[in-house]
Amino acid sequence: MRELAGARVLVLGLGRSGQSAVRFLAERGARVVAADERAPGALAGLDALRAHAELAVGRPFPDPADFDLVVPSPGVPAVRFAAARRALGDVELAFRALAVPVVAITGTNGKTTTTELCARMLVAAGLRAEAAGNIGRPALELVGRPLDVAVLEISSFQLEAVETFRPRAAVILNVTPDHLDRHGSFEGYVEAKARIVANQAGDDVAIGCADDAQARAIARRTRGRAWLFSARGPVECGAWWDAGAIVLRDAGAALERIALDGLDLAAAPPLDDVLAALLACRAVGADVAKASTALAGFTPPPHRRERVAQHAGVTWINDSKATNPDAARLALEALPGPAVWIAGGRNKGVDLAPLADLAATRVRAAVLIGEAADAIERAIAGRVPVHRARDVEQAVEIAGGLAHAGDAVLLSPACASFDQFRDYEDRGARFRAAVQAWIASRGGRT
Ligand code: UMA
Repeated sequence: MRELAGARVLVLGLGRSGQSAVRFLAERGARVVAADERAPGALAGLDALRAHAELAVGRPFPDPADFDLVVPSPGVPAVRFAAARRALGDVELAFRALAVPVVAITGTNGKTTTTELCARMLVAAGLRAEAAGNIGRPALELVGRPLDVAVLEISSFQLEAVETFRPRAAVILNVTPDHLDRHGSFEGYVEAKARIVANQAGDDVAIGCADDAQARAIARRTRGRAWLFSARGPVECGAWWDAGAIVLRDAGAALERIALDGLDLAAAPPLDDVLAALLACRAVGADVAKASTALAGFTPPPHRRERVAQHAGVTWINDSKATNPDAARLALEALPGPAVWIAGGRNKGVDLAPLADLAATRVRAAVLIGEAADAIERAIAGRVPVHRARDVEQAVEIAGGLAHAGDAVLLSPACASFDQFRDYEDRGARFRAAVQAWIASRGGRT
């Protein structure tokens, strides 16, 4: 990227991705203005940036039209830099600088688990692979690493600011309503997701869930090859689950069967994620039998249907990462018995009503928190007893009093966390601590 030397570049947002972009651009000789609208005191890491950039912090963004290039953070919507002559996000910059094939994983739910699992599988198959992207480690941190494959979790926000991004393998796990406040409509969200396959061609592979209409349709838009996966039954080309084994089929090739005999399915990641990760390994030429051995030691990341305690016959489950209704639906469906359901937070413009039927059959009582409490109460009123709590600590107390032996208490909010918490991890950590304190106050141990 020789054109960066001497270019005037505006970086918008100085969170994790913005800071990685500032360093990357400065190292390549760009003259960088680093901007963030938050007060300087609220931003970590600013001092380290001063050596690389002129800071414009704690005030409105400079005019994007005054710069050769704008590099927006994922959290900065496109309307904020509509006047830019050129805008490229950190994922696009990383893609241009990486000299290895990229596996890109998107979807409404399951991205992080699939991304981590895929990287582990590639390593198990003998390849040098690391995970980055929306997972929390900016994609630019992979530039210069000794790698054979880069595995990137990619969000719809990041896909708004790509241009030539062309993953060798693009995974679309599922697409259900989320982030409608940012994308304007479900169609807008789907179109953003579809950009993951827009530049694919030739031997590139798009990997979509056969059982999800949008994911399937996006995979079929590729000009490369389309593979599908299904936990329900056979697909023409791709992978499926068949009584304890994964079956893979490519056009004109023999079936390949990988038996997963010793695998504890209750503790394993969702089958969709496993199938998608394995197909991505195949797409970059990894030995899938070797790759599948990574499953044995793999624990899904925290805050995803994570059992945090068991006390007096009640199982406490932290699913704070369920920041949209479909994620909460999956958690409620996976419960073996009745639950007290803790939900609420900041709605992202999504209809919460579709959860009502499921809640009516699975939920003993709901404890609602946050800005969306009214909307959820309206959706389930008359079908599920509703309680209100001012915060997650009080929700834990109320839920503990309502749960019977054999129940689960499930925190699966169906909403974002930003009304009351720093992020979903903060929400999950507060829930976990509150559960432990509540159990300890009753003389129990977690
Ligand atoms: N900012 C402004 N003005 C604005 C908007 C933002 O000044 O109008 C500033 C904020 O003050 C803040 C900075 O921009 O200081 C934040 O930028 P950011 O929100 O893009 O946060 P980063 O720390 O750079 O994290 C981003 C992703 N965040 C979002 O997409 C919101 C992280 O995904 C990602 O892990 C990280 O880059 C590294 O790639 C998080 C996320 O919530 C986990 N993603 C969404 C999701 O998964 O649902 C898409």
